[in-house]
Amino acid sequence: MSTFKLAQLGWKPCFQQQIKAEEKEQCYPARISKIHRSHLIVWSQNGIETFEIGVFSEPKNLAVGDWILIPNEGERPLRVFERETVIIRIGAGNRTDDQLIAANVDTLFIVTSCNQDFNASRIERYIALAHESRIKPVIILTKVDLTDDVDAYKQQALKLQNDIRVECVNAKDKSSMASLKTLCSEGHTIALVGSSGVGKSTLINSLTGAEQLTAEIRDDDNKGKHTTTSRSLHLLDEGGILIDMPGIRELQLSECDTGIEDTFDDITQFLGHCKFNNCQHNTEPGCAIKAALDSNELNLRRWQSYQKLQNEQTLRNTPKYARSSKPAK
Ligand SMILES: Nc1nc2c(ncn2[C@@H]2O[C@H](COP(=O)(O)OP(=O)(O)OP(=O)(O)O)[C@@H](O)[C@H]2O)c(=O)[nH]1
Ligand SMILES: [Mg+2]
Ligand SMILES: [Zn+2]
Repeated sequence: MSTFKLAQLGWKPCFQQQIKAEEKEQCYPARISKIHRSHLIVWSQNGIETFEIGVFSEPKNLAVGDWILIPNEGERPLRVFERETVIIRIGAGNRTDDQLIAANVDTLFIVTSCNQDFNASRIERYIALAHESRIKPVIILTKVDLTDDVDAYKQQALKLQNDIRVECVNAKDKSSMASLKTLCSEGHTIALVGSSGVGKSTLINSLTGAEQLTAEIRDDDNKGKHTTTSRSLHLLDEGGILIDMPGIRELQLSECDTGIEDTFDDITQFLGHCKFNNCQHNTEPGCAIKAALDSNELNLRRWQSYQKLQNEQTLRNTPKYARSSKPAK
């Protein structure tokens, strides 16, 4: 049976600190690599183990990428380690529907292809999510072999945030993975998000030599077929850890105010400069936002994207009884 070194699995001092002195000899940490309906799989220095979901008191509070503490003797893990970062998908209208997507992620690969899937506002949403969770966002543009417009896509992507890193790849081509591998150093955890069919599993296969299932996208609208159905960890020879995810069409943000501010610093520079403190940026005189839009200093699509995400936040922070069952799109 293969065993793992802790550093290779992404073990860090912030987790080590959570082990009490008396636990050191009697327990060991393990990282959740996959969660199935009835059981989950963990990786540790002792190799690969399986636990029934039933042994956990709060199964909903577990995510792929979580560290758990397992006693040398005994049937059930003791606890989940406090996370360094977590990606949460919010449920329709009710906080208890929130779903943990992945835990202890260092970098988010926001994967989109150079075709109809490319959607600036959706990418901004992911960037805001990453910032809020203190995860570094990187945009990965796939399918560069299928278009003559790679540079146009790249230029659009570069505008979505100051200093954002954008990588353009043919995910099927192992020889084009070198620049991505520089982001995958030992113990570094990278989660891949993006729509179905953009090539997340293909990328993981090319980076690791894994054989994740992939499938052709539909000819008529370039949409994927939701081939990957669960989240899973994959180790790179270079030492990084990748988390494959099922394609998600759109992610509602959880609490994300500062994430939005960080993503839209081109907009925040104008806020607070309107004539009226309570300016709604509609028709008020002396509105700095309107002036910036009129002079093209501010891009209208970006302003609308910002407003939409802000509105979701307001809605999210409104008590449930005052909200409709579906958050605004
Ligand atoms: N030509 C080309 N095809 C690609 C590229 N990346 C992915 N594909 C193809 O696109 C299809 C979908 O790829 P997947 O890796 O299954 O996509 P996914 O993002 O994992 O999709 P889900 O698991 O459904 O979320 C497959 O047929 C891949 O071979 C690329 O860069 N170039
Ligand atoms: Mg997949
Ligand atoms: Zn204004």
